[in-house]
Amino acid sequence: MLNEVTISRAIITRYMDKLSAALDLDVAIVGGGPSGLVAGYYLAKAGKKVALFDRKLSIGGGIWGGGMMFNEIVVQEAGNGILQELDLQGTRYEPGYYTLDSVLVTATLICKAMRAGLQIFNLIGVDDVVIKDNRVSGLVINWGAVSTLGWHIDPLTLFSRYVLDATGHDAEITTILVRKMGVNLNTETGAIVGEKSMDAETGEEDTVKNTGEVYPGLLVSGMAANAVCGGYRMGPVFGGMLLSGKRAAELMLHGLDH
Ligand code: 48F
Repeated sequence: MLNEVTISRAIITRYMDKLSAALDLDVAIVGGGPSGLVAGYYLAKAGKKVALFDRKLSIGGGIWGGGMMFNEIVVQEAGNGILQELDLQGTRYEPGYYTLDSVLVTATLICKAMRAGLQIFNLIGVDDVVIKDNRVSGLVINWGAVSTLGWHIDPLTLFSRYVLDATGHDAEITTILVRKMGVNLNTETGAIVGEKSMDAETGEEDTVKNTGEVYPGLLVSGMAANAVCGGYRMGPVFGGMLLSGKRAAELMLHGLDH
């Protein structure tokens, strides 16, 4: 006989075990779009303790919607190489262009990353970072609904050796850091440069080039990298997002192991 209280207790106990284990991490990723998920996949695969936080109910960020809600994405030749590593297969459209169903891509990235050991927390938003000795050293987290409702409820905190800002176009974590701490970033101007208009070819290259540590302990990937460092946007071509996530993981793995 199913007991309703046992069901409730099972959920509460298991969830609190997961959250408690995530309070001290090698890497905390903010944002479950393509770059954050791919970074999480490679870090978890390398045996690092890594968790990803996204304030929304569904993980995946901007991939689900393809281009203008047509659920197909395009990956160019440079991005096609990484697809196999992620158990994905593009369909050739014209030379240099591959298409994939965006729902399949999103579901595969989530599944691969979690199977590799990435712990994902949906419905948790990140409001702030922890600073210790002039280094970003963790996250300040709260239920996603709290900020949506505009309530003041004090948050909880976790420590991590690195934080990855994978929050997309708004680069929320880096923006909060600059606003609150007035710090200089490792960018051309020392400030948040801002995303540029559409140029798919340049934007794809920028996304990977701009991926990196912009302040001690804080890296940027995906569109957050372009927003912070001043890259062009590229729309629904996604190779750069996948490669950016991999690059972010490689940089942090190097830092964690040296
Ligand atoms: O925007 P998003 O998909 O990030 P990305 O990896 O990929 C960008 C592309 O999807 C697309 C594009 C490519 O051509 O331009 O837009 O750079 O996903 C960002 C995720 O971060 C979450 C948000 O809900 C979304 O799922 N997010 C943003 N700010 C916060 C956050 C926050 N403060 N706390 C928690 N989650």
